[in-house]
Amino acid sequence: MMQIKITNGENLPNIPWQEKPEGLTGAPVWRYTENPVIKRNPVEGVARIFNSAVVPYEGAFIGVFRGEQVNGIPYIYLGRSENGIDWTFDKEKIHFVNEKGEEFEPVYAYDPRLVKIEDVYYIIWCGDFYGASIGLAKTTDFKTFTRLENPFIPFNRNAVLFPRKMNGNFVMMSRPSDSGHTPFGDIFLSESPDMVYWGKHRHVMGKGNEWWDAVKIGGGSAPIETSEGWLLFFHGVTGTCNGLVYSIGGAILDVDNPSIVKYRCENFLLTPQEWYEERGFVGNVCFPCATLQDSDTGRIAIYYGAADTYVAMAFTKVDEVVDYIKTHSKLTESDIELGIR
Ligand code: BMA
Repeated sequence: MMQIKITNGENLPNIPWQEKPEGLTGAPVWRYTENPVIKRNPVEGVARIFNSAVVPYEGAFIGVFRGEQVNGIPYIYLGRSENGIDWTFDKEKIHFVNEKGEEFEPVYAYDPRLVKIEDVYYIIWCGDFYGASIGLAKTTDFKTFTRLENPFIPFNRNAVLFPRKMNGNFVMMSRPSDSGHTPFGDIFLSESPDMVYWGKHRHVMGKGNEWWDAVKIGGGSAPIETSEGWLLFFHGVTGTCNGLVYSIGGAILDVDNPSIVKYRCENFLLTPQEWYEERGFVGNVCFPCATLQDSDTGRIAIYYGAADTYVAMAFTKVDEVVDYIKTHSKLTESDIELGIR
């Protein structure tokens, strides 16, 4: 196997970790044996926490969590953990302000991502802007959360930022959609010099030729910079007579021009098979929203929502997963374009 490395230079010796079980066959991603790490009714007033994102913070971990309140409305809660596995949550949901410091709460907020870029933490979620669209906020201290301009007009329900600027611009992946459960969806990217004006839109990748991701796809965790390009964990959706099934897929995007897909794994990396993935508020959903990674060892911990009910974790190593994606790569026609038409 070639030496494949995480190249962002950040070490995380306290990354949550479990070794690969002996005799594991198939994709090089293995589940945490004590899954799910966040169970039902995790905090008063919240029935379920899932599809959530974490980052290392002050020697421990912090995260933004999709909490389904007991009135059914999703919102974002702050959670903290010493080990990345056992989490405690603020009872109060996160309160947002506008740039003048005035209260400015989203109507609802779900599927939050949390990405650090140059010492600022950005939260990206799906909220309401006269229809489902992308919400954006920043914080530096996890006390004040300041909302920024809405990047896109409706409908768009899934967005992830790259963890560094490229050519001086912030880069965001998103998945334009419709107002419902959207029977289509490709990943696009957009750039912004200031987090206000977004443009230079490019197409990244479309739904797959294989069956597991043939209905729609969407960005998952913030891409990880590696010696082979940006490692992207995304969700791929198939349709069945029992509804949609969400699996985790993997792709490598060009490091200088991430609208070009270099490799795209034809097989899923993880698909619902455990009780907490198959059974819940919405069964058969594995929905990745974050990773932690350690440059030194190449270890990667993946956080994913399971069955719209729990948070679960899986592990992999950068060399194994990139090698698997390359070995099983099958690109679609639009993957290799510059994404301009
Ligand atoms: C998507 C989003 C996710 C959810 C998934 C499966 O459209 O709403 O939050 O996990 O559906 O229900």
